[in-house]
Amino acid sequence: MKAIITGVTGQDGSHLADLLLEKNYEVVGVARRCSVDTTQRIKHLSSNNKFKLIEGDITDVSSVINIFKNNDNVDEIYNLAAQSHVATSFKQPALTWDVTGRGCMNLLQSLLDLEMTNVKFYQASTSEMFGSSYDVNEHGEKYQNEETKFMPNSPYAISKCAAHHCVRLFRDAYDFHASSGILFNHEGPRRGDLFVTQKIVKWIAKFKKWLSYSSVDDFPTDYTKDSIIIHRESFPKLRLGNLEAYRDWGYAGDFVEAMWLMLQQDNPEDYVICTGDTHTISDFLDLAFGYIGITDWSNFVVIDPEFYRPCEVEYLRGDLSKAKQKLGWEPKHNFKQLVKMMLDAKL
Ligand code: NAP
Ligand code: G4F
Repeated sequence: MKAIITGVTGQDGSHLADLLLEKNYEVVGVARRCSVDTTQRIKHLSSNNKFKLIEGDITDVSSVINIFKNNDNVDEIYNLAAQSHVATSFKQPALTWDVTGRGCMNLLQSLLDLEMTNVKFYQASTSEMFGSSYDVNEHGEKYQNEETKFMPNSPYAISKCAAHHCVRLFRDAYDFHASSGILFNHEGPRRGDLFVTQKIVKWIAKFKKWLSYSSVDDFPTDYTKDSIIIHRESFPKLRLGNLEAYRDWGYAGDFVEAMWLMLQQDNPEDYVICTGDTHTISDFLDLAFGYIGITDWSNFVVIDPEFYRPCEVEYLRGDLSKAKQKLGWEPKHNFKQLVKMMLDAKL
């Protein structure tokens, strides 16, 4: 089997490449050219002769066509490429649209034009598409599943909705085996630094290191490792935005298996992938700070309006019934294990 992964340098792309290589796939990863090295998460694959990294950008149709022409024997395509940061999408809406929305259309239309309609296609859809929408179950609990309507609250979510509908259209109109995974938040040690979970654990690890110096004289002046500047005299506080939003957080390594399972089904369908559990950012802080023995973190955290968004998604909690029943998929890690895993990695 041969697969193409767009977004292979990202968190999920790297986990998915690991999984497919374990399954003995030949994997072609697409990475865009950058002025710095972005291959940190896939460094361990550089000597694997079943893994090939090629240059490409999904906003450029000729780039996409060339990738497909050079790999016309591919069995599966996983489109994970996106401008995936929600806050950034408010600042760069057009770029977000081009990559996250139009990019998906470029891939599907190119497959159609090249008559590669037998290739199975996975699209990385998101719980952000639900925005402020939810349903309520018989116990009065809020949830989102495959039937919940979309009410996107950011340029990112709107772009993902467009891509999601594009997948449905190509499935219905041209009989593509194309599926969207509506994935709720998933994290892990490979998570990007600007997402809230990684930002928190990264700060805590630096703080713990700072505490471990026996006196300020032992401490290197203006220590700047990993771009966090730590001054000898003080430690900068952790600056965050809204701590009351709820997220259904799972582990990325578990979630990529669901992507693969979707493409192994006879019929293409969309699936919600989640844990079914939800927590606030404050809950995450409780656990993470608790892990280094701090029960009251209020003195270490500053609420900074800079990190508030023009519009928030307040509540996400998925219902994984369909994935459980049809794919036989369930997450293997819970919230507590996830926080510990992320902190252990940073510590
Ligand atoms: P990520 O770490 O931000 O990775 C995004 C990837 O897309 C990176 O490899 C990035 O390359 C690549 N990319 C960006 N623009 C591109 C372009 N124009 N052409 C080709 N590649 C481009 O995101 P992730 O967390 O792994 O998520 C993977 C996918 O799942 C994304 O589509 C995301 O929107 C979606 N999703 C994520 C979550 C989550 O909680 N993680 C939940 C639901 C859906 P660079 O390395 O060069 O930046
Ligand atoms: O970690 P976040 O930036 O993730 P968000 O916005 O939920 O999006 C992630 O999950 C989506 C799936 O639901 C993906 F589609 C998307 O690509 C991405 O992977 O923010 C989580 C929550 C938000 O409510 C945000 O307002 O944390 C809140 N938050 C509070 N302070 C912060 C901060 N978020 C960030 N990034 N940085 C802060 O300082």
